[in-house]
Amino acid sequence: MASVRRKPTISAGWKTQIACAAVLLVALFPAPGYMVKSDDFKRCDQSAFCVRQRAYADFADKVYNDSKDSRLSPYELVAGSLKFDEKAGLVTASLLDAENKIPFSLSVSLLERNTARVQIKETRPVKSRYELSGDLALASELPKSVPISSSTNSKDSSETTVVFGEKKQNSLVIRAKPFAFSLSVNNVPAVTFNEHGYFYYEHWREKDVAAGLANQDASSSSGDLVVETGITDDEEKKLKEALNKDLWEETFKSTTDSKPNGPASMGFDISFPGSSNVYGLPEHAANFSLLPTRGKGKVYDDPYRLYNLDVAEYILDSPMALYGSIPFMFSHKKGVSAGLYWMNAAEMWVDVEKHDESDILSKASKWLPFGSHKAPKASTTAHWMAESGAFDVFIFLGTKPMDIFDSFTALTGRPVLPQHFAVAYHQCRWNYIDEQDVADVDANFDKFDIPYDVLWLDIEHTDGKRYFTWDSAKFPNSEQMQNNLAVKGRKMVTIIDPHIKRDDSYKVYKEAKDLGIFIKDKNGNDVDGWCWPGSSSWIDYTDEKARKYWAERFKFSEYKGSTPSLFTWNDMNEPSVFTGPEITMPKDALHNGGVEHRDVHNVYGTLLHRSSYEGHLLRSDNKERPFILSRAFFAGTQRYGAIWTGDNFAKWDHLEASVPMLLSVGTSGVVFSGADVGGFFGNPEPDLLVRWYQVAAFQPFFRAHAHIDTKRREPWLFGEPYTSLIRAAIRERYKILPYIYTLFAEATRSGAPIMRPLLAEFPEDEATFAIGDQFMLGSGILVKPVISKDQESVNVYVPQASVWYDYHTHAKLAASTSGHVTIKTPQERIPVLLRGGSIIPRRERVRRASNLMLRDPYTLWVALDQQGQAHGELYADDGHTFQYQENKYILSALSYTHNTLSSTLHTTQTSAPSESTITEVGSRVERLVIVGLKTAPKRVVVTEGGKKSDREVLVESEKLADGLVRVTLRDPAVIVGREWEVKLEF
Ligand code: NBV
Repeated sequence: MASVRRKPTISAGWKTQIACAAVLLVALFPAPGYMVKSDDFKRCDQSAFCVRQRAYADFADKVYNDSKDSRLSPYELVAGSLKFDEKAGLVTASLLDAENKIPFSLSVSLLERNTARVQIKETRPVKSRYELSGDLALASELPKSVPISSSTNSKDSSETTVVFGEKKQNSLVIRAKPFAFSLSVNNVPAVTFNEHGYFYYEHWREKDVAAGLANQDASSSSGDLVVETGITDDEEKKLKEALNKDLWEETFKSTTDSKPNGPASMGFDISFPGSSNVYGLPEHAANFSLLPTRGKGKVYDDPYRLYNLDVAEYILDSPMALYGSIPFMFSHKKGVSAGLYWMNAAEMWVDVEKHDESDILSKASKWLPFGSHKAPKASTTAHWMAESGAFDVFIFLGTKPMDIFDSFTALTGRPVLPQHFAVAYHQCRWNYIDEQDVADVDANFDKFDIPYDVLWLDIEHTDGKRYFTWDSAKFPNSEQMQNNLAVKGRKMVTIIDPHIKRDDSYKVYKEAKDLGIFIKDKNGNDVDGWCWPGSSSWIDYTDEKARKYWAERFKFSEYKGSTPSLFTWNDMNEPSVFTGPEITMPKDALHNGGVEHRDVHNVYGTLLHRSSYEGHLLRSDNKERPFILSRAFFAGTQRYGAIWTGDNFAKWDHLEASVPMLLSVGTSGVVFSGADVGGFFGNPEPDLLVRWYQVAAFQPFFRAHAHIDTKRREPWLFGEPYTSLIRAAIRERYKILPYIYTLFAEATRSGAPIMRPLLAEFPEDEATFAIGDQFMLGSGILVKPVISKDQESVNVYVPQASVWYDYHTHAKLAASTSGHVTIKTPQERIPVLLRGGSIIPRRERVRRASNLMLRDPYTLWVALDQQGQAHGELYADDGHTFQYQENKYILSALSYTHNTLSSTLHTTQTSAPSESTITEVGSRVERLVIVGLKTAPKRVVVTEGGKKSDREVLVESEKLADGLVRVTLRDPAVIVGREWEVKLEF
């Protein structure tokens, strides 16, 4: 499909109709084996600002960073301009681009959670820059400012040091000339800014006065002085010419971006001294620890691109842009973590370069902070470049990655708590054809004893791709259909896309047109582009009026045929525009208030996500938690729901790629994410499908999905042993739902990812720092996928700081000195390990939908560490309303020490749950499984509410292959939510 979408923008008329009909046909029935055409999308050398910013960095390397050249970055603080407001935690200064004589203002605000916000603005701009308002991009409240503890100037006044943070642990060192700064944690440098001199801010200019470095002749830049240079005049001239590339107009293939405002890009370098890894910048089908794109070790030619695009059947191992963009990265070395978020929704490119010791030593005299600190052995530098928007950068400091996730999600919003059903298994396909098909699929799940919670309907369920409608021939009784599922505790999801069919008889189109809430083209007319329904317009979700109108569409009175058990899927919201440049909206299209699309492109899809979320709130009068899945995403998406990784392929390497992709998204705030199980395009061989289910059962969003042109692949269609293997994987998911749901609750408090890279759990273990092909589910379960057919064993890295048990057999893993172990992978299992020291809450009575299990009793798995201890927590609520916000939930701290398992109120819960809450959402514990004991206990004593119970607890014990004993205590009958103790006496 992607290949046919690469068509020129054609003017309206019958030619368009025919051409676009062909687009649709080929999209629906693609030729087998087709691949995304990477030349549909820009490379850096086809993107003018990327060329300009990279040329500037090359110039900086050749001039500012070369010891033979005495010139330095031209940005400097105006002498005497640095000011402090100690109480307000604010540092301000005047910054000058001395080459072009352009004044800027600099402000650094010190915020809670070890965060520094750096803003740089032109002092006398000829136009104003678009600033992404906090309302569109941040959590409702900006973190509070923190006071400056002390500020000191260096003797020669060239550097100023500002100390801040609760324990005065953070310091900001600002260098005046050339302008640069570093931030340290406990005196260890964490980040440096403009160490390489890549900071380059294209000031506003009138069209014919393209002043500045970009315009200067190579020989004139040094005036009359004779400067020793490390660069030839010719080279310098070429680099400077590149700085003038396509300032006022840019053509890609057959489309031209009119760029009426001219150049406005910004770039800067940020380095993480002492660190060899940097992570984040989703979405890319790439390594979790980002591979270098610049310098001697570079792996990719292009920088990582952040520009939401509909890249169907994407290329793996590539820095190409995909559906979502989060301008966030983080880095970690032992004892120090740092992160950076650029609050800007314009297109970005980010180069990553790794420096080794020789690199660093050769430049040390010119690089910060090495004037005052010892040069580190390694360093990673990122060169960020954005096309437009504001310079508004947040830097987070900490001692471990979890600190950074906490600060980043405190700023951009904590993940919302999903309804319980959303965490269970989803069955999707493009398309379940009609009501009979839906009924059959539903019945088969029961027949084959496979649980599932949600059945999904793709675009074919609508009346001609008019969203919020139904194809009346195929879905004549949609309410009845939903109710049939609902009586079994099941839900339905329908797809709702942002392209609106231009058809006056379609109510949504007519009303939106009359309200004037469509995005406008550069001439001020409603954008007219091609998408699934044919000629379409796109709602402008940046407009509050449009968001309100959209939200109202979800009211039951408006969305006819919908019921409270119907939820929403937002697709194509990059936005995907088949006839647009790079299959998206032209950058010179106009939003509310005359804002250019280029300034809001990457947040557009999230504003649709938000608006649908608000619609769900509206339809339930704020009582029920929404569930919305979105394909496009941005920083803060976690405030609205889940995302998935788009159109992957039914191939082993796509299964492999899903793990680093989900780790990258999950550590960038969006904790609720998954990949299409089985792969969207193509037909998975049954072994691949089984292996995919086996790993996805441990990932946050668990949904099978398939392209319309693929063979049916519901779990029972493959025969034995496959059906049983898939059944077992899905049933295992249902058993650990209490654990996963508890992790979601944790994420709402601290942004901790559900699916975690190993370094998040083992920040002291350097061997974990580059690992992205295995993951932790919470802190207690380690998973590694099987990524090829007939693979009999898998090598797994198991951090030696913990004891590990096989998840399936509970046998203790023999210690290995290297930390690498080989684990057998028969068809029925992939490597899954239980971390000693964890308590995993489970429900073992699997029913046909998760809501039917909510009152079932719990089983607790207690896996002991070296000290014979274990800890965990258990969260429970009604699973669907917001009453948990009124303290109607249970959050118990579980801990096993001194042979006693105890349940107490979690420190974050301010008051004990009421008796009615315990009655409504608490359940009894029917089984305790203790793993890692040396002998079986003789007796068990249960104490509840301070009173000893005389209940006899049945003790079963089993000696495992490792010589240790697994003990099962039957029916201690303690109630979750209450305080109790279960003591084992030996
Ligand atoms: O709506 C159809 C598909 C959908 O199934 C898929 O999940 C999305 O990623 N959609 C893209 C549009 C067409 C893709 C070829």
